[in-house]
Amino acid sequence: MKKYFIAKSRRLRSTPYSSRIEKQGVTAYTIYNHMLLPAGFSSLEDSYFHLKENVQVWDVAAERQVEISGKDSAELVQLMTCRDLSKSKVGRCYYCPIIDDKAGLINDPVILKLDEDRWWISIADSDVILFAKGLAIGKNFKVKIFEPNVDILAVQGPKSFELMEKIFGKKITEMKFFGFDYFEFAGAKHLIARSGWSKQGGYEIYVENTKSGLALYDKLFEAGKELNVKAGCPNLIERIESALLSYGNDMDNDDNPLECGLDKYVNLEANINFLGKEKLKEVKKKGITKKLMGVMIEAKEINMSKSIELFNDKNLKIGELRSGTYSPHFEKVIGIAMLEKPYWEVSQTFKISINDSTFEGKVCDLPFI
Ligand code: THG
Repeated sequence: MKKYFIAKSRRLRSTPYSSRIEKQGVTAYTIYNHMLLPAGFSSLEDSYFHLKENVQVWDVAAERQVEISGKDSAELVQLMTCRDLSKSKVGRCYYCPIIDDKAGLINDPVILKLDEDRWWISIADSDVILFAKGLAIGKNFKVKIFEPNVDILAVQGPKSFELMEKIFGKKITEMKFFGFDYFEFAGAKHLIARSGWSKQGGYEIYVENTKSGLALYDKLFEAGKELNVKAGCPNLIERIESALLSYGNDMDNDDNPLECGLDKYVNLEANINFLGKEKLKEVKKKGITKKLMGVMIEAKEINMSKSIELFNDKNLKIGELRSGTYSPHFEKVIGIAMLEKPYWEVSQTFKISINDSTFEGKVCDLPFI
């Protein structure tokens, strides 16, 4: 695939860490929430192996926050998600599908409950702030909605615990998955959560003070030297093996959460009010007609810039591949595909054309590992 440069501009916002990562050899950017998101350092595979064994620091400032506060904030946040937040606790993160009135996915953020009437919605790549403002205006809600200056640094990998302990002390290793707390560094308070877009373990630091954030960035590399710390970014191979979904790639507004295997985060029986609830009940009753599944393909390479159709042995289209990568672990291409009913059963075979060659593939469960 031919490579092109990104023409930088104010509209494609830089992050406080852009100057740091450019010195550290970032080789590719993607755009996420109108912001630069590093997409490559060394080779994808080298970075994958490094992430699985060591610790990496990621500039994921593009995971923007939508702050919602005020008297009606809990009602508005619940109106946007099908996950029951009525028993949610301050100091916890919640992975929540955000859906519209037709139950189509708008986003799949992590929601942080900062206080009973203050929330951060840590968004994937779509303009949730406009959706939230529209709802608040229409409903006459007493809320304040804005994008705060928060630039997340993720510390990911099995050695992330040791690295963070060196800087913040033992207490940080006692935090539970998807919990958050406040830790001091360089005279400033930092919200740190035990989360991140990899399954290798780690933390996310919600940096609000750019000066202390940059000092912390440098400290992570200084203290992490003996742990072989490297600059990194969300890794395509690792995230597909772990089945961490990517909004806009694996699913979008034409898909509902039940079709995307997000059933765990759909609470239709709870006494709560959210958009699309009736529609989702109807979908559940009738049953879904397409489903997101894993696939394995007997190929050694794939580069995707759009979805690729999948055909059965009768040349009938049975679905489409939405994300894919070569996996060194499985020694073949693996991917995430939307399969039509009744072709989503495990072991269903298909044919796929990649770069004008035809390959065999089969459907499997997610996650791969
Ligand atoms: N961290 C933060 N913000 C984010 C992301 C993140 N915003 C954008 C994007 N990532 C949102 N998408 C996801 C997808 C999956 C997860 C988090 C954010 C995730 N899922 C776990 C899983 O699927 O196993 C755990 C979910 C759970 O058990 O609650 O972590 O990464 N700040």
